[in-house]
Amino acid sequence: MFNRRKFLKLSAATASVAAISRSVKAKSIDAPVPTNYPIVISTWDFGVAANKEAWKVLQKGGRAVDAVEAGVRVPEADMHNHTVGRAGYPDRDGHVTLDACIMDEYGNCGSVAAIENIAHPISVARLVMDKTPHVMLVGDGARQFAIEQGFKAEELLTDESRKAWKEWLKTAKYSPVMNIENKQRTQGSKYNHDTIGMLALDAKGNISGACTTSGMAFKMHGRVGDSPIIGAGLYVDNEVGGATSTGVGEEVIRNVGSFLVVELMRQGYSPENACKEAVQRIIKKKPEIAKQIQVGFLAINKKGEYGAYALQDGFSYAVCDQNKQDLLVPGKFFYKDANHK
Ligand code: SD4
Repeated sequence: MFNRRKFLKLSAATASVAAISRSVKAKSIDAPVPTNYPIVISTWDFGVAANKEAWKVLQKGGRAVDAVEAGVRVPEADMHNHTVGRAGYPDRDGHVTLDACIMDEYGNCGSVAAIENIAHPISVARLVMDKTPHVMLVGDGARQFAIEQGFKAEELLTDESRKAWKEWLKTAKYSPVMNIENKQRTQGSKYNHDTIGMLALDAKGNISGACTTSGMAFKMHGRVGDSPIIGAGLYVDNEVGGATSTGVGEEVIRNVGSFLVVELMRQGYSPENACKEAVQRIIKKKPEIAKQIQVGFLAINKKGEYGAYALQDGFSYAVCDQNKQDLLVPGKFFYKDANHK
């Protein structure tokens, strides 16, 4: 039987549920997107010290592009770091040739590849971006530009690096096999090759990135990896996020890896899942090569959410924000065991 009282009670309840759900909906549309910035993240354990330098810029309200440039200059100057900047291992002919690039929130970018005798390639890349109509300068032209801009030409091959190169010349075998960099470093291997890729989100919510490396140790003279290639070693889209890579550059270039990661985030992937998908793309394209090498991607989105993914165990990344300045996170990875399952 129809009970008017019950009906009124029910309608009131339904109306208030509707009102609540309207207000919840309205809230979820109007509420500010949860954000975590400023924040800076970068590849490998040497990223911890680099992030701290970048943080000095970010905590003062500075621009992300200035933060990443300042940050990656730290490993570039580190005499004990044989994979970035000064003291980087040379190519097979004994030349230290460096690659770097930078990209800001406006889509401006600058890059240098195979530059010699200049200790801070990232700052040359910055000037290519700021002072030329170009994106990329290579080899002698890049060095000439740097010297015109006041950089000092110097010998970057240190005694330690020369010794390692001479040692390598005894067998002169170069094969980028199974590069589990962090483990190699702690075990004292001379032949690791790690790049610093750094991404920052500043107090205004703008994203920039930088990437710098001496590339693969004892590479062919003139070989350029992914690190200075916009879209491969680094990509930033201020509407979406940024990504960077480390590892065997040839496989990253083949898949335009960092651009791919950013485009996946645009489609709604989380930073970690975007990195994972890019890693899987590498495996799909060259499954036999993928088993033998290391590649890692690192990404951040507009909300300050970050994540990483690598082919193999051993990849790590550093995170610095207002809560913690020296966090080092082990990267997740695809191949869980030695049989590459
Ligand atoms: C390159 N991606 O030259 C760089 C090297 C690197 O960890 O990142 N090694 O291919």
